[in-house]
Amino acid sequence: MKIFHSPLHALHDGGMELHRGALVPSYEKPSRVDHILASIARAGWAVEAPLAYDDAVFASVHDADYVAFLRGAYEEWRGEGRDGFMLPGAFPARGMRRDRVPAGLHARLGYYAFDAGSPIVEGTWQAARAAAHCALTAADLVVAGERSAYALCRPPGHHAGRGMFGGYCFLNNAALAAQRLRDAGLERVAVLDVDYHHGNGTQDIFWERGDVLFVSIHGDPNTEYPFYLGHADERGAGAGEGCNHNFPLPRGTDWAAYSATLETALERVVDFAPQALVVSLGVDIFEGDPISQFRLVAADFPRLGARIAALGLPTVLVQEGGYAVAEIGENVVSVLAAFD
Ligand code: SS9
Ligand code: ZN
Repeated sequence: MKIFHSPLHALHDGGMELHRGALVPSYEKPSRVDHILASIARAGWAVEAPLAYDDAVFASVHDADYVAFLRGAYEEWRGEGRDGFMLPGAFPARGMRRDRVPAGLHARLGYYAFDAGSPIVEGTWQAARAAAHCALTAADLVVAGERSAYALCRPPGHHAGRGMFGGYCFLNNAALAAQRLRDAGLERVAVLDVDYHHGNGTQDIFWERGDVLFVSIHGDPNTEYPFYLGHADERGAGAGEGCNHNFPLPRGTDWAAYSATLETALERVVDFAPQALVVSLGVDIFEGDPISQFRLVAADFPRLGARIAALGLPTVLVQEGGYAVAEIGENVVSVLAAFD
Protein backbone atom coordinates (compact mmCIF):
# COMPACT_ATOMS: atom_id res chain seq x y z
CA MET A 1 0.00 0.00 0.00
CA LYS A 2 1.40 3.37 -1.09
CA ILE A 3 0.88 5.97 1.67
CA PHE A 4 1.39 9.73 1.36
CA HIS A 5 1.78 12.09 4.27
CA SER A 6 3.27 15.54 4.93
CA PRO A 7 4.49 16.78 8.33
CA LEU A 8 3.22 20.24 7.30
CA HIS A 9 -0.23 19.19 8.56
CA ALA A 10 0.96 20.12 12.08
CA LEU A 11 1.08 23.81 11.09
CA HIS A 12 -2.72 23.79 11.25
CA ASP A 13 -3.34 23.78 15.00
CA GLY A 14 -4.46 25.83 17.93
CA GLY A 15 -8.02 26.86 17.24
CA MET A 16 -11.32 26.73 19.02
CA GLU A 17 -14.61 25.79 17.38
CA LEU A 18 -18.20 26.65 18.05
CA HIS A 19 -19.64 23.17 18.63
CA ARG A 20 -23.41 23.06 19.12
CA GLY A 21 -23.35 26.46 20.77
CA ALA A 22 -20.25 26.11 22.95
CA LEU A 23 -16.73 27.33 22.20
CA VAL A 24 -14.46 24.29 22.69
CA PRO A 25 -10.93 23.27 21.56
CA SER A 26 -11.07 21.93 18.01
CA TYR A 27 -11.70 18.18 17.79
CA GLU A 28 -9.72 18.20 14.55
CA LYS A 29 -6.17 18.23 15.95
CA PRO A 30 -2.64 17.16 14.91
CA SER A 31 -2.50 14.16 17.26
CA ARG A 32 -5.02 12.41 15.01
CA VAL A 33 -2.23 12.01 12.46
CA ASP A 34 0.32 10.85 15.05
CA HIS A 35 -1.95 7.96 16.00
CA ILE A 36 -2.57 7.00 12.37
CA LEU A 37 1.19 7.08 11.64
CA ALA A 38 1.89 4.89 14.69
CA SER A 39 -0.58 2.25 13.49
CA ILE A 40 0.84 2.43 9.95
CA ALA A 41 4.34 1.83 11.38
CA ARG A 42 3.06 -1.17 13.35
CA ALA A 43 1.60 -2.56 10.13
CA GLY A 44 5.09 -2.30 8.63
CA TRP A 45 4.11 0.07 5.80
CA ALA A 46 6.34 2.85 4.49
CA VAL A 47 5.18 6.45 4.32
CA GLU A 48 6.26 8.73 1.46
CA ALA A 49 6.25 12.50 0.94
CA PRO A 50 3.82 13.88 -1.64
CA LEU A 51 4.91 15.39 -4.96
CA ALA A 52 4.80 19.17 -5.40
CA TYR A 53 2.05 20.80 -7.49
CA ASP A 54 1.39 24.31 -8.71
CA ASP A 55 -1.49 26.08 -6.94
CA ALA A 56 -3.21 26.34 -10.34
CA VAL A 57 -4.30 22.70 -9.88
CA PHE A 58 -6.81 23.77 -7.20
CA ALA A 59 -8.82 25.66 -9.83
CA SER A 60 -9.91 22.25 -11.18
CA VAL A 61 -12.52 22.02 -8.40
CA HIS A 62 -12.43 25.39 -6.57
CA ASP A 63 -13.20 29.01 -7.51
CA ALA A 64 -10.10 31.13 -8.08
CA ASP A 65 -11.28 33.93 -5.75
CA TYR A 66 -11.86 31.42 -2.94
CA VAL A 67 -8.38 29.90 -3.30
CA ALA A 68 -6.83 33.39 -3.33
CA PHE A 69 -8.74 34.24 -0.14
CA LEU A 70 -7.54 31.10 1.66
CA ARG A 71 -3.96 31.70 0.57
CA GLY A 72 -3.83 35.27 1.88
CA ALA A 73 -6.37 35.32 4.71
CA TYR A 74 -4.01 35.05 7.64
CA GLU A 75 -1.59 37.61 6.28
CA GLU A 76 -4.51 40.05 5.96
CA TRP A 77 -5.53 39.24 9.53
CA ARG A 78 -2.01 40.03 10.68
CA GLY A 79 -2.15 43.22 8.66
CA GLU A 80 -5.12 44.26 10.78
CA GLY A 81 -2.99 43.80 13.88
CA ARG A 82 -4.67 40.53 14.91
CA ASP A 83 -3.19 37.18 16.00
CA GLY A 84 -4.57 33.85 17.26
CA PHE A 85 -7.20 32.02 15.19
CA MET A 86 -9.77 33.42 12.77
CA LEU A 87 -13.44 32.41 13.07
CA PRO A 88 -16.36 33.97 11.21
CA GLY A 89 -19.44 35.16 13.04
CA ALA A 90 -21.89 36.10 10.29
CA PHE A 91 -22.90 34.39 7.04
CA PRO A 92 -24.93 35.39 3.96
CA ALA A 93 -28.15 33.47 4.70
CA ARG A 94 -31.47 33.59 2.82
CA GLY A 95 -32.57 36.99 1.61
CA MET A 96 -29.01 38.36 1.72
CA ARG A 97 -26.58 38.99 -1.11
CA ARG A 98 -24.15 36.39 -2.30
CA ASP A 99 -23.39 38.01 -5.64
CA ARG A 100 -21.05 40.60 -4.08
CA VAL A 101 -17.83 39.61 -2.40
CA PRO A 102 -17.54 42.10 0.49
CA ALA A 103 -14.36 44.15 0.88
CA GLY A 104 -13.69 43.84 4.61
CA LEU A 105 -11.74 40.87 5.89
CA HIS A 106 -14.23 39.71 8.53
CA ALA A 107 -17.10 40.11 6.07
CA ARG A 108 -15.19 38.04 3.51
CA LEU A 109 -14.38 35.39 6.13
CA GLY A 110 -18.10 34.78 6.70
CA TYR A 111 -18.80 34.98 2.97
CA TYR A 112 -16.42 32.08 2.24
CA ALA A 113 -17.36 30.02 5.34
CA PHE A 114 -20.47 28.06 6.25
CA ASP A 115 -19.80 27.45 9.94
CA ALA A 116 -17.90 28.80 12.94
CA GLY A 117 -16.24 25.46 13.54
CA SER A 118 -13.24 25.73 11.25
CA PRO A 119 -10.55 28.07 12.61
CA ILE A 120 -7.90 29.48 10.28
CA VAL A 121 -4.45 29.89 11.83
CA GLU A 122 -1.12 30.99 10.40
CA GLY A 123 -0.26 27.56 8.94
CA THR A 124 -3.71 26.56 7.72
CA TRP A 125 -3.03 27.27 4.06
CA GLN A 126 0.29 25.40 4.07
CA ALA A 127 -1.29 22.41 5.81
CA ALA A 128 -4.33 22.33 3.53
CA ARG A 129 -2.11 22.58 0.46
CA ALA A 130 0.11 19.72 1.66
CA ALA A 131 -2.96 17.56 2.33
CA ALA A 132 -4.22 18.26 -1.19
CA HIS A 133 -0.79 17.32 -2.57
CA CYS A 134 -1.06 13.95 -0.78
CA ALA A 135 -4.43 13.28 -2.44
CA LEU A 136 -3.14 14.35 -5.87
CA THR A 137 -0.04 12.19 -5.50
CA ALA A 138 -2.13 9.17 -4.50
CA ALA A 139 -4.30 9.74 -7.59
CA ASP A 140 -1.22 10.02 -9.82
CA LEU A 141 0.14 6.74 -8.45
CA VAL A 142 -3.13 4.97 -9.18
CA VAL A 143 -3.06 6.40 -12.71
CA ALA A 144 0.47 4.98 -13.00
CA GLY A 145 -0.84 1.51 -12.19
CA GLU A 146 -0.94 1.11 -8.40
CA ARG A 147 -3.99 -0.88 -7.36
CA SER A 148 -4.53 1.46 -4.41
CA ALA A 149 -2.98 4.40 -2.56
CA TYR A 150 -3.81 6.18 0.69
CA ALA A 151 -3.53 9.93 1.29
CA LEU A 152 -3.20 10.74 4.99
CA CYS A 153 -4.84 14.13 4.60
CA ARG A 154 -5.16 16.64 7.42
CA PRO A 155 -7.04 18.93 7.45
CA PRO A 156 -9.79 16.83 5.86
CA GLY A 157 -11.61 17.99 2.74
CA HIS A 158 -15.08 16.64 2.01
CA HIS A 159 -17.03 19.59 3.47
CA ALA A 160 -15.12 22.14 1.36
CA GLY A 161 -17.22 23.24 -1.61
CA ARG A 162 -16.30 24.97 -4.83
CA GLY A 163 -16.10 28.30 -2.99
CA MET A 164 -16.51 27.71 0.73
CA PHE A 165 -14.84 26.18 3.77
CA GLY A 166 -16.34 24.55 6.85
CA GLY A 167 -16.46 21.32 8.81
CA TYR A 168 -12.66 21.55 9.35
CA CYS A 169 -12.18 21.43 5.55
CA PHE A 170 -10.53 24.02 3.25
CA LEU A 171 -9.47 22.25 0.03
CA ASN A 172 -11.50 19.24 -1.09
CA ASN A 173 -8.83 16.53 -1.22
CA ALA A 174 -11.15 13.77 -2.47
CA ALA A 175 -12.60 15.99 -5.20
CA LEU A 176 -9.11 16.99 -6.32
CA ALA A 177 -8.14 13.30 -6.51
CA ALA A 178 -11.28 12.42 -8.51
CA GLN A 179 -10.73 15.32 -10.92
CA ARG A 180 -7.08 14.32 -11.30
CA LEU A 181 -8.15 10.81 -12.34
CA ARG A 182 -10.55 12.33 -14.88
CA ASP A 183 -7.87 14.65 -16.23
CA ALA A 184 -5.57 11.65 -16.68
CA GLY A 185 -8.13 10.25 -19.10
CA LEU A 186 -10.26 7.92 -16.99
CA GLU A 187 -13.80 8.41 -18.28
CA ARG A 188 -15.86 7.72 -15.18
CA VAL A 189 -14.79 8.08 -11.55
CA ALA A 190 -16.86 7.24 -8.47
CA VAL A 191 -16.50 8.84 -5.04
CA LEU A 192 -17.73 6.77 -2.07
CA ASP A 193 -17.96 8.84 1.12
CA VAL A 194 -18.24 6.76 4.31
CA ASP A 195 -17.49 9.58 6.79
CA TYR A 196 -20.21 10.03 9.43
CA HIS A 197 -20.93 13.50 8.04
CA HIS A 198 -22.40 14.09 4.59
CA GLY A 199 -19.74 15.18 2.09
CA ASN A 200 -21.60 18.34 1.12
CA GLY A 201 -18.55 19.89 -0.53
CA THR A 202 -17.91 16.93 -2.82
CA GLN A 203 -21.61 16.79 -3.72
CA ASP A 204 -21.55 20.52 -4.50
CA ILE A 205 -18.49 20.23 -6.73
CA PHE A 206 -19.80 17.33 -8.84
CA TRP A 207 -23.56 18.14 -8.66
CA GLU A 208 -23.92 18.78 -12.40
CA ARG A 209 -21.35 16.25 -13.55
CA GLY A 210 -22.25 13.03 -15.30
CA ASP A 211 -18.66 11.76 -15.26
CA VAL A 212 -18.17 11.69 -11.48
CA LEU A 213 -20.56 9.67 -9.31
CA PHE A 214 -21.01 10.71 -5.68
CA VAL A 215 -22.34 8.15 -3.20
CA SER A 216 -22.50 8.96 0.52
CA ILE A 217 -23.64 7.10 3.66
CA HIS A 218 -23.97 9.41 6.67
CA GLY A 219 -25.88 10.58 9.71
CA ASP A 220 -29.32 12.02 8.88
CA PRO A 221 -28.92 15.78 8.27
CA ASN A 222 -32.17 16.40 10.13
CA THR A 223 -30.09 16.15 13.28
CA GLU A 224 -26.47 15.67 12.13
CA TYR A 225 -23.90 18.09 10.75
CA PRO A 226 -23.79 19.62 8.08
CA PHE A 227 -27.61 19.80 8.53
CA TYR A 228 -28.50 21.57 5.28
CA LEU A 229 -27.52 18.99 2.67
CA GLY A 230 -27.36 15.19 2.42
CA HIS A 231 -30.98 14.08 2.01
CA ALA A 232 -31.95 11.06 -0.09
CA ASP A 233 -33.87 13.16 -2.63
CA GLU A 234 -30.70 15.00 -3.79
CA ARG A 235 -29.95 13.22 -7.06
CA GLY A 236 -27.84 15.68 -9.06
CA ALA A 237 -28.83 18.11 -11.81
CA GLY A 238 -28.32 18.59 -15.55
CA ALA A 239 -25.76 16.15 -16.92
CA GLY A 240 -25.29 14.97 -13.32
CA GLU A 241 -28.89 13.96 -12.76
CA GLY A 242 -28.93 10.47 -11.23
CA CYS A 243 -25.19 10.64 -10.43
CA ASN A 244 -25.64 11.62 -6.76
CA HIS A 245 -26.86 9.14 -4.16
CA ASN A 246 -27.30 9.95 -0.48
CA PHE A 247 -28.03 7.35 2.19
CA PRO A 248 -28.84 9.15 5.45
CA LEU A 249 -29.09 6.81 8.45
CA PRO A 250 -30.38 7.41 11.99
CA ARG A 251 -28.28 7.89 15.11
CA GLY A 252 -27.38 4.57 16.70
CA THR A 253 -26.90 2.73 13.38
CA ASP A 254 -24.74 -0.39 13.90
CA TRP A 255 -22.94 -2.66 11.43
CA ALA A 256 -26.04 -4.78 10.74
CA ALA A 257 -28.00 -1.80 9.44
CA TYR A 258 -24.95 -0.02 8.05
CA SER A 259 -23.75 -2.97 5.99
CA ALA A 260 -27.17 -3.46 4.38
CA THR A 261 -27.07 0.16 3.20
CA LEU A 262 -23.44 -0.24 2.15
CA GLU A 263 -24.49 -3.06 -0.20
CA THR A 264 -27.03 -0.76 -1.88
CA ALA A 265 -24.47 2.04 -2.10
CA LEU A 266 -21.89 -0.31 -3.66
CA GLU A 267 -24.49 -1.43 -6.22
CA ARG A 268 -24.82 2.20 -7.34
CA VAL A 269 -21.04 2.32 -7.79
CA VAL A 270 -21.01 -0.93 -9.80
CA ASP A 271 -23.93 0.26 -11.98
CA PHE A 272 -21.93 3.40 -12.88
CA ALA A 273 -19.04 1.19 -14.11
CA PRO A 274 -16.25 3.57 -13.06
CA GLN A 275 -12.61 3.08 -14.04
CA ALA A 276 -11.48 4.14 -10.56
CA LEU A 277 -12.81 4.82 -7.09
CA VAL A 278 -12.04 7.54 -4.54
CA VAL A 279 -12.99 6.70 -0.95
CA SER A 280 -13.59 9.56 1.49
CA LEU A 281 -12.47 7.55 4.49
CA GLY A 282 -13.88 9.04 7.67
CA VAL A 283 -13.69 6.69 10.64
CA ASP A 284 -15.98 8.86 12.77
CA ILE A 285 -18.60 6.12 12.20
CA PHE A 286 -16.87 4.38 15.16
CA GLU A 287 -19.02 4.00 18.29
CA GLY A 288 -16.50 5.87 20.45
CA ASP A 289 -16.39 9.00 18.28
CA PRO A 290 -17.01 12.06 20.45
CA ILE A 291 -19.01 14.06 17.87
CA SER A 292 -20.77 11.26 15.94
CA GLN A 293 -23.53 8.78 16.67
CA PHE A 294 -23.13 5.55 14.69
CA ARG A 295 -22.13 2.34 16.48
CA LEU A 296 -19.54 0.58 14.36
CA VAL A 297 -16.99 -1.30 16.49
CA ALA A 298 -13.30 -1.96 15.76
CA ALA A 299 -14.07 -5.39 14.25
CA ASP A 300 -16.36 -3.76 11.67
CA PHE A 301 -13.60 -1.78 9.95
CA PRO A 302 -11.88 -4.82 8.35
CA ARG A 303 -15.36 -5.77 7.05
CA LEU A 304 -15.86 -2.29 5.62
CA GLY A 305 -12.47 -2.44 3.92
CA ALA A 306 -13.12 -5.92 2.53
CA ARG A 307 -16.45 -4.92 1.00
CA ILE A 308 -14.99 -1.85 -0.73
CA ALA A 309 -11.85 -3.67 -1.86
CA ALA A 310 -14.02 -6.46 -3.32
CA LEU A 311 -15.16 -4.02 -6.01
CA GLY A 312 -11.75 -4.67 -7.54
CA LEU A 313 -11.36 -1.06 -8.67
CA PRO A 314 -8.18 1.03 -8.68
CA THR A 315 -8.77 2.97 -5.47
CA VAL A 316 -7.55 6.23 -3.91
CA LEU A 317 -8.33 6.35 -0.19
CA VAL A 318 -8.42 9.84 1.30
CA GLN A 319 -8.47 10.50 5.04
CA GLU A 320 -11.46 12.52 6.22
CA GLY A 321 -12.81 12.55 9.81
CA GLY A 322 -12.31 10.41 12.91
CA TYR A 323 -12.07 12.08 16.31
CA ALA A 324 -11.72 9.16 18.73
CA VAL A 325 -8.00 9.77 18.70
CA ALA A 326 -6.84 6.67 20.60
CA GLU A 327 -8.61 4.32 18.19
CA ILE A 328 -8.33 6.25 14.92
CA GLY A 329 -5.11 4.54 13.79
CA GLU A 330 -6.29 1.00 14.30
CA ASN A 331 -9.60 1.70 12.55
CA VAL A 332 -7.93 3.33 9.54
CA VAL A 333 -5.34 0.57 9.18
CA SER A 334 -8.09 -2.06 9.39
CA VAL A 335 -9.67 -0.58 6.27
CA LEU A 336 -6.36 -0.12 4.42
CA ALA A 337 -5.26 -3.71 5.16
CA ALA A 338 -8.06 -5.00 2.94
CA PHE A 339 -6.30 -3.32 -0.04
CA ASP A 340 -2.79 -4.50 0.76
C1 SS9 B 1 -20.24 23.71 13.73
C2 SS9 B 1 -19.13 22.76 14.08
C3 SS9 B 1 -19.54 21.35 13.95
C4 SS9 B 1 -18.27 19.98 12.46
C5 SS9 B 1 -17.89 18.55 12.39
C6 SS9 B 1 -17.22 18.27 11.09
C7 SS9 B 1 -16.77 16.87 10.95
C8 SS9 B 1 -15.90 16.73 9.78
N1 SS9 B 1 -21.02 24.13 14.88
N2 SS9 B 1 -18.44 20.46 13.78
S1 SS9 B 1 -15.56 15.09 9.27
ZN1 ZN C 1 -17.00 13.51 9.71
